[in-house]
Amino acid sequence: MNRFYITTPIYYVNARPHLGHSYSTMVADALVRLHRLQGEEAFFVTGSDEHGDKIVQAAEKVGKDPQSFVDEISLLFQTLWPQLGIENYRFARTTDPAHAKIVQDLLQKVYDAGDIYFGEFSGHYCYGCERFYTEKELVDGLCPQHLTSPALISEKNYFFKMSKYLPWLKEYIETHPDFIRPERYRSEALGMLEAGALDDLCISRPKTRLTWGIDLPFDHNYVCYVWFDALLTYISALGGPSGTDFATFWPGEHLVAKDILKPHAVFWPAMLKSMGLPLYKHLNVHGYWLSRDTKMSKSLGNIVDPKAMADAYGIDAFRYYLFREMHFGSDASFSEENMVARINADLANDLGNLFSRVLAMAAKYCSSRAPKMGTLTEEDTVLVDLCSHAMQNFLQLFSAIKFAEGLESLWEFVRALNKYVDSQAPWALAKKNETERLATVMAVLLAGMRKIALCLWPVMPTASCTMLKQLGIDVDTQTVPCSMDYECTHFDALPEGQELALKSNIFPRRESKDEKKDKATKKEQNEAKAEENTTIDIGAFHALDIRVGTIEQAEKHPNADTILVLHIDFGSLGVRQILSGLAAYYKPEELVHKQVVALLNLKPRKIRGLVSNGMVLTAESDGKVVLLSPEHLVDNGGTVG
Ligand code: ME8
Repeated sequence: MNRFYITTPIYYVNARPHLGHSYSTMVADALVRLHRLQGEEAFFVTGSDEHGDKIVQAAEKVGKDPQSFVDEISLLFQTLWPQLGIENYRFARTTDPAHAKIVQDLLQKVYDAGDIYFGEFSGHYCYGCERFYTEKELVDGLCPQHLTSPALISEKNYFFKMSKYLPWLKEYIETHPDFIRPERYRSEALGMLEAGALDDLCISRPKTRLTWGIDLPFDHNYVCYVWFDALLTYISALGGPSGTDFATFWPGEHLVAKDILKPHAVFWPAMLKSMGLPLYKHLNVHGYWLSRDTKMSKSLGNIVDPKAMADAYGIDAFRYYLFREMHFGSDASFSEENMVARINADLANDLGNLFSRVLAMAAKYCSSRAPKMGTLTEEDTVLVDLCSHAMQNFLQLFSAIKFAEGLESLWEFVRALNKYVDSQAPWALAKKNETERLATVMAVLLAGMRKIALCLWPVMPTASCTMLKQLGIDVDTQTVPCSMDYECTHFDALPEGQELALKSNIFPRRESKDEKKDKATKKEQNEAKAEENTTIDIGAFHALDIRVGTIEQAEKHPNADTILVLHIDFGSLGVRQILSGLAAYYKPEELVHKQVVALLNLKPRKIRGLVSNGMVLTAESDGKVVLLSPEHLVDNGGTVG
């Protein structure tokens, strides 16, 4: 049986995971799934790189001891991966004692072979990179990665005789064009080797300076350099060179971004060679995810939070966008606008629409049961050939880490299926009662949709399972749904009578930021309008004629039990008759001589035969109505404002 083993970088736990880390880990997950689809035993290793100055400094900054600090951050990585649909991995930590033991055994082996020596070294040390730089490597005296001024350090240390292996390595890379891919990074690695700037590798840190690391087995005054330690995770996660998993899965492949090309393209092969272990098969190097066209960084505030994106747009749509957008090897710019456009075009319109219209037609014409596939016409076979071609292309491109191109090739088939719906027009066949042809067209469509769902399992595991379930195939994200070798060359119909979903809406249309903004503006405008309607300006208030008057006479309305008829004296304005619903709260005699407040310029109203020329103002309290009165006596007719 073929086997596939790949690793992501072992991430530093000095900060929480972001889009960049998530992308590398999703790629590893997708490649493992792809190999499983081809019948291979496959898994990947990811993990956390927990030793070194960088971590100690980050822990100190937040007032924590290194171990509790790394425990906390490592957990953030461990909990994030399942939330992004990532499965099929082992999570390795460099503070695991089993890892430390393997690192020490291997260091001893290299030491015993005479490839490690003790020497004095002064050099330019960058704490950000955890390494010394030679004069030649600095750019204007600064670290090329961090653009900071390195510290000049002079100390006695242990060195790995890396320079001894460089001519061999150069030749190896030259004669193995696939060893480092894509090509641009192979050239870059060769460039490093040709520039002659590389020397032996300092692999120790004196404990006077750093204790947070693995002790060198041959000198306990020193700890191991963090890179020598971290790279060995790739084999310690397999139980070390004597472990059975090592025998089964090594050599594997690695997946990194361009920032750590040198340790993987130069240090690591030299280390493996010195240890007498086989070299890895491929180093797959991708570019950076940029945000607002620059590398993501905390200080720029442009870090993309993968969990927030997955929550907002769905894990699968988010994954699809990343695979479709980045051309492996080149940098790509992450933009939510772009993502929404891509999701709407490819997923909502092309794929989602295909599923929703075909399943709706299947409900109408086939009672949501898979129909029998009859004899295929020429149009059908063209589609079947295209399917096989698209699937093979997809597989080949995906295996060659050309994800965007692979998906594009698959989408040719998705679009062809949509066109086939239009050209075969099942609704017209139904109208003409061509039941056999209708059944075949529907069967071809359903079989094609199944193929697409299968191919998408590595990229969109949950959506792939949902699509398959809608076609009556019960799977979960961990169960390998098929064997691709077979699927590429056979175009089987779904088993006749298989129950299908009545409808489908897997990829809802998403709103772009502009659309959301438009909606928000409209909402604001509507709210403002509503507010305009419920509030008045001061002019409207001044238009009210509210006055104080004294009740001269009060009696019950002859025809309405709840109403009292009041005669109120408003001074120079005269006496007015006002009707008010006060009968339940006041006896008429209680009201006589009371001063009240009333609105006078209200249109007169007739209530059960009597006219009311205004309205007495009241307040409600505990379900009772009380009259409003001035605090002390005022002149009748006095205005209220
Ligand atoms: O270098 N775009 O860890 P690290 C794409 N511990 N990928 C990105 C990215 C971006 N903007 N930012 C980070 C280390 N990555 C070492 C590795 S391995 C033995 C030791 C991803 O936390 C990408 O995979 O700095 C990159 O190589 C890795 O995170 C660097 O992770």
